[in-house]
Amino acid sequence: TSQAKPHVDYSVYLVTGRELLPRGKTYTECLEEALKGGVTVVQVREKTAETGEFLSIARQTIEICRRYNVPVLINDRIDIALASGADGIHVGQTDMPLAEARKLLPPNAIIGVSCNNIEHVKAAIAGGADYLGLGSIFPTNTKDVTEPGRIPGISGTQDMLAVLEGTTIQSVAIGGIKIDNLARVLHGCSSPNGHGLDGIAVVSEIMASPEPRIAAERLAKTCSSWKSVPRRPVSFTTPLSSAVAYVRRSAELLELVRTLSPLVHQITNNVVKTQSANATLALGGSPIMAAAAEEQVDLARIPGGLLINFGTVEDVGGMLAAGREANKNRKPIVFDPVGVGATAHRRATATRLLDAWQATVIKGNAAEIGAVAKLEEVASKGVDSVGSGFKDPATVVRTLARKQRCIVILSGHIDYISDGDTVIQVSNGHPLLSQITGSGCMLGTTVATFCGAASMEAEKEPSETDPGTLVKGDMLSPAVAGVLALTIASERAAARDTVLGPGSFLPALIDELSLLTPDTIESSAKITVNTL
Ligand code: 3NM
Ligand code: MG
Repeated sequence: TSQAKPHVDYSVYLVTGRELLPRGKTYTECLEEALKGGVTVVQVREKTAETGEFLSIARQTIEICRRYNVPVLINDRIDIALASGADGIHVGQTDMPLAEARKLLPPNAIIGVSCNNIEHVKAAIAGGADYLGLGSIFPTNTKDVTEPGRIPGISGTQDMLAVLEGTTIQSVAIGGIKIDNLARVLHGCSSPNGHGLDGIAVVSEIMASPEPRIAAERLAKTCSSWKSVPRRPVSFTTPLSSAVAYVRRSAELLELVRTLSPLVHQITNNVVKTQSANATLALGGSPIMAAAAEEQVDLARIPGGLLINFGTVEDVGGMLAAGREANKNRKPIVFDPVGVGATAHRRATATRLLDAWQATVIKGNAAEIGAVAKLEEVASKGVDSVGSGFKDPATVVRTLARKQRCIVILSGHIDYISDGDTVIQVSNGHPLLSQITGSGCMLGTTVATFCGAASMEAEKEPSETDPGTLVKGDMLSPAVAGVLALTIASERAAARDTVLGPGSFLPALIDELSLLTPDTIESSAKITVNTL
């Protein structure tokens, strides 16, 4: 009988892996506990079993899953799917081609395809796949993904999701997904227009767990809270009504920085460590410059902000760990990819970091933002950008913010700040800023200080329930406040009689950061706001 396709909820997709079962746990026990915990679809994956054993496992799986109304798919083997009466199959790129599989299976069979790149996605759409497994998102020990191009990561998955826009094909991400990185996966895996995943697939997080029910429950809880949040291109912000409102909020945030004195944890480069720490102190924050991977778990537990500035590209292990831990603890991360366009190593490192964790704010000059956005309009010379920037900076920051799902700050003569919808331009500042080293790095520091204070404030509000976002509270205003604080302080420092040039400017700048008041921000800010 030809029937309609079964409805499949892809939210928490379990791929089996009997070889990973912990000692003392049987396959059927694990499966049943996982179903109780909220697994919504099961794929039976047997890489070494003989046909007879595979069929018997498939039948046992179907019998148990039927009781929970959960569909069962078979990895690769059409014969097993037909003989067991499974709901469909899942094929990899080197398995039975989709078109052949369609011919052999009943019309209501579900067929899923593994995709590692946009060519795979296009072929799967053309072939009429029901859903796609996108991955590997992260490295994993469960499957050999060492071939080049086999780990598209978050950024490659964003590109694949953009191809799926406008189709009804469902998708799950797979590969190294754990409860600790799930929020980052769900947040990051989205096209610029907000086409996201329908679920996530795991093997070891459930199969290797001594408590598969709890493992499944945790995944299901995070997935459902994520789905209950309206899908916005960037989910950090609620726009304010006017330029005046942003200035007022910036002034209020300065007060907050001084009251809360957020810990501002900075992994930054050797050139600027002292002056960045001093800028943080001057503003009212509490700096800690800690880069060792081993200390990141402890530091991430303390509320505040994190700055990752990869200036001299050292401490990458610490940067990876710090960002992951910050995401887990919902702390804001300001990422300053200094000189990212200058070398292939820097470009690769930026991609590696952004695949490992979700930045809250990415800040850079025109060359850096151009390199992160993969635009070729602006040349760079070492870590400095050459020329005045982009023809249409507002579009550049807005587009990158949507793609990276974070706030983007483009620094320059005029600074542009965007969350993907709103673009704010700040025209405060002084030419002396570009005559000292590390003023860009100080901007990262001031922004991280304000973001840290804003997230501490938001965490204190018990009424706020936004489990789907990686950071509580609005992060666009603190980004604006950080830009205003440094640029206004620079104007005031440069106006001092005692400042004769870059040498005397730097200490005056630190002084002015410490003397800055909410009133000064309100009376000096020069900003405009454009919302799409
Ligand atoms: N397929 P874990 S990665 C079965 O990239 C599988 O297509 C992948 O296992 C792909 O959740 C993978 O234990 C293994 O990392 C996922
Ligand atoms: Mg396969």
